[in-house]
Amino acid sequence: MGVPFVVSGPGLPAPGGGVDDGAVVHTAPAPGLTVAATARRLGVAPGTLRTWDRRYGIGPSDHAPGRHRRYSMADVARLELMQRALVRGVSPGDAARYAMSVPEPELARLPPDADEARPRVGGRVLRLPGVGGRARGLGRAALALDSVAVSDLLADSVRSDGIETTWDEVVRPVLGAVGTRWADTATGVEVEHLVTACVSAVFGALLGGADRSAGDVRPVLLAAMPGEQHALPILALAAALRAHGVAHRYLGADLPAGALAAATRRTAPVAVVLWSLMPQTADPEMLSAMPRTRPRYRTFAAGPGWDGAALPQRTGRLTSLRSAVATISAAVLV
Ligand code: B12
Repeated sequence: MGVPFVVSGPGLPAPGGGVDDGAVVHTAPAPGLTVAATARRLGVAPGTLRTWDRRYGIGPSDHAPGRHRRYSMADVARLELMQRALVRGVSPGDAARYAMSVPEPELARLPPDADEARPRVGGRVLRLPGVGGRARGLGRAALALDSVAVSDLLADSVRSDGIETTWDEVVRPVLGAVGTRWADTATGVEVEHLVTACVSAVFGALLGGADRSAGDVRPVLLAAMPGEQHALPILALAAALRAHGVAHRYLGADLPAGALAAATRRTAPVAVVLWSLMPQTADPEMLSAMPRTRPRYRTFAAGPGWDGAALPQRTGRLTSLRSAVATISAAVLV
């Protein structure tokens, strides 16, 4: 999107234009961007800009009471700096202080964001009440379709807080908000796919490398039920079990019953975990028809799809990532 400013030389026009930066004289007055245009450019809601102004003092530098707000090019550059810091998980207060601390002549010399040239996408915010800075950063990066920022943020979070916290406090709120937005507005499938791809890549990478579990142990088999494409929660479980040193085989989404039976016979698992998110994929008969092996294995029905299903006796229920890690770890150690 173009911005109606004429910028010549290394500096940026000060509010009102007509500034001599020592090299070039800007004679045309710079009208500035309206709140709506600035919001569109940044991919945030207009209300967010007003809130940032009111709470953190980052707004139009020449705003006079009673007049419409107009953001100068320098104001927009500061907001973009703030937004970049937010995407990295910095709190809004700190991000605004940082953006305000950069002297105006420096703003134009800062290196551009990696994909500055891309068109702004999304335009609306995700509703993420009560979440932390990382989840907000993830939501913003996701709406901007900034897969580099999404992946970096996820990898940082896993490094510093571990898989369970990253899943429960960062990924889940954003996926929930993306799902709600889709249900409400029928938009954002591209955001959902981008987040899915990044979570799959970051969590999937944790499954490789040296296995800390002993060589000859019976693994836990993890799979999503036939027809169930929602596999991220069970991938999160696989990554968390790996971090806890529990041997497992992750068999992914939509596993046919015959393939599960074959894998069960071949690997002599200590436990089999079957994930269902949608009730229509939770088929208790498939649990009853699982092959019998010696030694026996435990069976767990994981996820909200199984709520209310009549499960075969001795099938365990797993309803959250943390409790699943604890229950499976205990079952494996017995
Ligand atoms: C990502 C996503 C997709 C991706 C999945 C990619 C992947 N590889 O996983 C794709 C694009 C494939 C997809 C497709 C579809 N999706 Co979808 N999708 C989602 C989304 C945004 C996140 C799914 C997810 O991972 N949820 C897990 C977490 C984030 O959910 P949660 O509520 O916080 O978690 C609960 C439990 O799962 C549990 N829990 C959380 N983590 C863990 C971990 C473990 C180990 C355990 C045991 C428990 C547990 O605790 C919570 C309390 O119950 C949801 C929105 C949502 N709120 O879930 C929609 C959603 C699940 N999808 C939905 C729909 C309708 C579909 C489609 C039918 C759309 C279509 N028309 O094609 C298809 C169905 C495909 C299929 N046959 O499975 C609906 C399902 C409605 C329903 N209940 O039946 C949802 C709820 C969106 C909505 N708001 O309507 N989807």
